[in-house]
Amino acid sequence: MNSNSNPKAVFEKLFGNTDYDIKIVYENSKHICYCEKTHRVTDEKYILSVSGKDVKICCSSDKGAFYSLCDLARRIDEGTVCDGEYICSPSFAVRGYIEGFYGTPWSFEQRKSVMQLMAKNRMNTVYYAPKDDLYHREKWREKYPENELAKLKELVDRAAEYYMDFFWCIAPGLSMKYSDDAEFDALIEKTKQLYSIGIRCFGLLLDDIDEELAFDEDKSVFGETVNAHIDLINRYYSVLKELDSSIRLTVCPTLYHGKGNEYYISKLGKNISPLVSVFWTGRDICSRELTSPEAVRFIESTYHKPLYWDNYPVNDCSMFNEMHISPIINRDSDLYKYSEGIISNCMEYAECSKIPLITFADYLWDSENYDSQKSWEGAIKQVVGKENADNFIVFADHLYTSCLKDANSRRMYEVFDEIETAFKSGNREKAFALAENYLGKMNACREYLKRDLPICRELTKWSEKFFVMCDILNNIFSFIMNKDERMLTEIDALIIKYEAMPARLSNDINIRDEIKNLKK
Ligand code: LTM
Repeated sequence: MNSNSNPKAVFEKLFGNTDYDIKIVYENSKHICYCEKTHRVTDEKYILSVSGKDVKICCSSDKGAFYSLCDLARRIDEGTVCDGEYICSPSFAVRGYIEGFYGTPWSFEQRKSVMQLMAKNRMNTVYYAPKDDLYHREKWREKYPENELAKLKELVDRAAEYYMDFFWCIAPGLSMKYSDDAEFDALIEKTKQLYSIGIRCFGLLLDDIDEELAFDEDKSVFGETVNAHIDLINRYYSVLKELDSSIRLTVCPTLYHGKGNEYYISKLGKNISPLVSVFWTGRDICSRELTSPEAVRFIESTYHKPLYWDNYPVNDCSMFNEMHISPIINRDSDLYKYSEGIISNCMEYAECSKIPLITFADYLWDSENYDSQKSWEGAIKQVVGKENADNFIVFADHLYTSCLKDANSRRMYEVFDEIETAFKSGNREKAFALAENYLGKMNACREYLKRDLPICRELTKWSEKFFVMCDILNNIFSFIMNKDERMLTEIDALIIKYEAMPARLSNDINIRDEIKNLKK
């Protein structure tokens, strides 16, 4: 990544002006370039010294300066700036996201918007690999038309401005005849088109293709798939390096999940350059946990530290009824020692993806102090605005079902439990006050979700079901207040409607049981 941007100018563009007097000092000493915690040299470390309105930043690069300014902006926003010295550096070297899902690719506007937000949250890497960008996979041999290429160039330039590495990926495996030189030439010609717009980081993705070789010629030249893939990766990497020695390459193997010591992945890892990064999704395609012992096994058998392709928050294929806006959890806090980094695979819903992505950014920057709930609440504030956050959480509480977690609607059940306890102890006043308060927030949230905003449009499938839930709970409350039996028929009809809606919200709102209890 070659960035000519001025960190203060980028900071002002992203955050606006500040009344702090900021002085940046560049220094190359060990103190500034070396992280004890990760045992590595870095240009991302900084020391931020605050004394009243005077701020001094010590760093070794513009990137470090930019991150310290982002840090300052966040502290100002949260009201946590105090006089003192903050010595900061990231846990993970590679911190990023991938547009790597099946479904409608993001628009260029969405791409720019996500990139800007993630730069503000100190992510440093973007992978471009939308499965349904025809030029990425199906028509991999064909060059991008000029207008598409111009838009990609704008993204690449933007990434450089934000100190991010932009990886453009190609996925030729659906149709490539590996033994045919003309096919390899087509791959290189296409790659050169992207090189011409400034791309220096590439991805060669061989996921989601047939595990067997399709062509007889390939079978007779390579015998087995892994040999064809090793040959392709090595030839591709050597041409890239001839083009420009600074080029970086990441590959996604065909077997990208499991124990990490299977025959295919071990052989592939051991027979490609250690400088080529290898994607791995962990134990499963969508892994509930990513653990350090599993990463160590991967390293021992492939001679590569895994670069995690983390399939969260993605909600494509069979997950299409789930909306993944809860925070990232269950990633070991010391995983940075045994991996290159984590790249989070996003949902086709760009606005909604921003919430979990911010939590990824927080975890990746400081995994040992990561607090998923705190990070999530902060992320929601950034995405929907501080003024809407409390209400929005009432809805977001129902969107926890994913590969990470089965339990949903924790906050709502806590309120229900409190109400029940108050009732049972004869404190009806408290019970009503709690119920009214919760319904108030729910209804305010409903008003927010009805607004014509990108995030609200993306959430329609889930918010419509939530509105039915609001109606059910509002009606139950009225029934308790008025004891009008006719309302029960209406509530029953709403429950049937709720249960027929495919969006995954609260798994089991148990409302029928609640009503039975109320009738008693
Ligand atoms: O995970 C990988 C490496 N490939 C695909 C993704 O493109 C897809 O988005 C996810 C989730 O369905 N699963 C995959 O296998």
